Amino acid sequence: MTIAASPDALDRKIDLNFGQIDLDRNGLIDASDVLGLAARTISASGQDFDSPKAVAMLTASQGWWRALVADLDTNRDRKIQRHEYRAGMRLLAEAPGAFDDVLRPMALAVFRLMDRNDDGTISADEFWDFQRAFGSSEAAARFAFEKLDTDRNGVLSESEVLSAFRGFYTSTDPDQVGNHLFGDALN
Ligand SMILES: [Ca+2]
Ligand SMILES: [Ca+2]
Ligand SMILES: [Ca+2]
Repeated sequence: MTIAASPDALDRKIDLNFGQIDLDRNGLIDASDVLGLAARTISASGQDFDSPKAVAMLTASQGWWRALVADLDTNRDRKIQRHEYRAGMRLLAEAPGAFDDVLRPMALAVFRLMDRNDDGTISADEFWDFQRAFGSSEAAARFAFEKLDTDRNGVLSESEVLSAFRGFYTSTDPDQVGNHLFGDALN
């Protein structure tokens, strides 16, 4: 890894992530985008919206939105522009403890939604069902699963999924396995 290549990998992930959250494609992230993404995630899991897993996801999303407004919305219009997202997410990536405070609750809520049979792990089929709802191809989802299953035991543990989220949001390494969390867009 070269120093010159490092910021690019994180910037590309942050930009990709901005596009995923900006559901109505108006170039801004606002509360309705964040709520819409939570609803889509719950819908992808097949859970009822009043189920405990869905409520946990909505709660985590509200916390995420509050953190975005508090930490990233520099011009205080309760909307996050692309440049605000890029600058703010980079600061978040570099701040010790920020991932645990802001993103870990979301990652855990997503993990529990993916774990349809509640056995504490994500099987390849559970992962594929979920990724398909977000438009990933089966090939991309299977490839990502193999990368994220770092101990190669055929399932994703909670720590493997948390590591993937942490890697996606904080690592400047273009070869970080977490870069595969949201499909193949970086490759
Ligand atoms: Ca938007
Ligand atoms: Ca499972
Ligand atoms: Ca594993």
